[in-house]
Amino acid sequence: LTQDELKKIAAYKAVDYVESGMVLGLGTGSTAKHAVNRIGELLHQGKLKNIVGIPTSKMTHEQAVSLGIPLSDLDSHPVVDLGIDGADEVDPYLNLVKGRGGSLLREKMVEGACKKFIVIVDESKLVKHLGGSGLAMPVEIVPFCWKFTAERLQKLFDNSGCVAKLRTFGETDKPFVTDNGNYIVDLYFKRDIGDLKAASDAILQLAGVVEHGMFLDMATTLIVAGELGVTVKQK
Ligand code: DER
Repeated sequence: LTQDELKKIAAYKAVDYVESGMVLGLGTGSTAKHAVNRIGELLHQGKLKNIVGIPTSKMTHEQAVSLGIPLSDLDSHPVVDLGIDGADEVDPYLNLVKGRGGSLLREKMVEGACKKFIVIVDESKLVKHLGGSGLAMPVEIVPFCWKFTAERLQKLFDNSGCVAKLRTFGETDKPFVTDNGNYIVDLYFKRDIGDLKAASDAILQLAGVVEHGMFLDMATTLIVAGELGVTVKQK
């Protein structure tokens, strides 16, 4: 099975938990895309009715519009029944790294408002510790004096051998701009971060930081698709 087929299996399994009448948080990324497609398909087959979607990015908003999924926002629905989204890393406690697609702020707002938040991944996303895989830990920051903020983020994690890099757009050296008009600094750690809550608090205390990609104690259910099948793990 290809990685995308595994992502689709996990996504379809998550949509089994969707009931008619629900307000749904619609995730962003290549895994969540399959879940949104499946929701659209079931709506058109009449198997799901009266669904309202709260998209977590402009990209998901467009995908949902093209599928005819009725959409709303957190102002109209401050409580969401069920959120479904992918993740870049998942540790054994269902803590996540998200945001490599750049949508972490709206994802964290929507998924923080969900009564139930199902994370859908292929098995390659499972890690022992967040941030240790040498992959990016995204932090959304304001564009104003971004270098100043990037420097302070890097210094925060000196003892984890942290390097902070401004995310650029594709092959250009133009800064990537989020749906919210902000920049992203990606943190790369040589050693794992240790106390995640302390790291989260330290990052959020820096004026200029908007939000980071550690989703701690937010997911309620994990669906993993692997070569041996699909497993569901409740928090
Ligand atoms: O950028 C994001 O937050 C995405 O949801 C990411 O965490 C997972 O993206 P993927 O499903 O394309 O791997």
